[in-house]
Amino acid sequence: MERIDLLVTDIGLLVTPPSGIVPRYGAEMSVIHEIEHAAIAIRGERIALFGTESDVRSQLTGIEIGETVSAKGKLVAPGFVDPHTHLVHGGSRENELSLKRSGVPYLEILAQGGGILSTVRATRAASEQQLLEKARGSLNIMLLNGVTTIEAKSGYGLSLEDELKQLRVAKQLNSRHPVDLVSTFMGGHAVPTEYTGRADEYVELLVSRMLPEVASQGLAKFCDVFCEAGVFSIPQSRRILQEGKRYGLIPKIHADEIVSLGGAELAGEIGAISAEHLLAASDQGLSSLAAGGVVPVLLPGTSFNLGLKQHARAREMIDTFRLPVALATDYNPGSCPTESIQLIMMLASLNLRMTPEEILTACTINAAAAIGLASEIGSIELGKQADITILDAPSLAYLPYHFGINHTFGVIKKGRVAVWNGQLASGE
Ligand code: IZC
Ligand code: ZN
Repeated sequence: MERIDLLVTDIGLLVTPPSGIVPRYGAEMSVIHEIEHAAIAIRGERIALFGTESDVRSQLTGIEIGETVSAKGKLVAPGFVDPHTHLVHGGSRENELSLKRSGVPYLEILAQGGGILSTVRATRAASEQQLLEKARGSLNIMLLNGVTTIEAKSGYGLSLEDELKQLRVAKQLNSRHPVDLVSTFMGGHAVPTEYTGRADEYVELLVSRMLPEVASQGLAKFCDVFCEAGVFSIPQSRRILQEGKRYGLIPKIHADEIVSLGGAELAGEIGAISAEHLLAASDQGLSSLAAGGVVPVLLPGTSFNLGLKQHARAREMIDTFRLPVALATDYNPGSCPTESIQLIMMLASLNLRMTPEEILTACTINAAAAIGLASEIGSIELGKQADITILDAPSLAYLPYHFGINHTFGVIKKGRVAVWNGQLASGE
């Protein structure tokens, strides 16, 4: 072995999904590889060696080591992956809080021209630079919370130019910020006000003008749609995702969040990589996900923040349907204004009844699978990208247990220290 660029020593406990089949299905989600007194050796952007510190050190005898950092006996995990965010947007919606608290449902606020449409107005009014600065702030918070890769959706432009503007911001951030971003085109997020009552015409514009342009500029990897009562129907969603596929965009779908429309069934039918929310998904829908190899991405922050009594049936998804559950923040200015993946871990424990091991799997390797990156990130494995989170916690269960704070002490992204002592290293 030649030189090692970065050696992370004195890891109290290293926890990672094991190598092998990805994503991790059903009961396999509980299997976590644990190593006490561990070390990780990194060459360039990749993991070159990991194991007990004594093993690693003996294998490194005589090998040049660039920098050594001590994890100070803390917990070390793969960098967290957030596979569902609406990162880039203008404005905020705290003005709708009293409306929400007085019992006006989310879809009713949208039908009145608020909700997503309010954020569309703010996003259209914002310059590209303003959107970038705001999104960078949120991305910094995510990084400080141990997140090393995220997915970011468009969907607050809803016109060709404004959708491209959002996607360009995500692309710029991906090239400049330590966190990696993968982009999703979500022109099918809502019917813009100028097309009220003419949803089919808007879908036509989306497939004939927006999709080809987004694809030819290489601005997105995925195509997503808000398949929901009063937003986009099953036939409209099918059309958007099928056309997206023709342009090489991999389908994702906001499915059966509030009403059981059959979005999960559509996800299986169309071969979506992931289906999101799924609170109201039927048994048939869950079977369709299993048959189609679709990753269910659960967003417990959203059901919590909307004050819903119902939660996604994570236990049945894992125990009965053997699905590879992933978790995400759904960070957005309406239904889930939080960047905190660690709050999501707590809610997954409380409301989804997931175990700490399942939660780690869902926030790492299965989250990576939901964005097609499980061979590169999501576990501490030889040859994988060196994306690592160092947490001020004595055990894995401590993360969902001690809630409402940020446990992250350090983050290593692609072999470089990006956060140390709870502070950004780069001066971002
Ligand atoms: O801005 O309300 N559910 N889309 C679908 C959202 C929530 C984001 C928003
Ligand atoms: Zn969403």
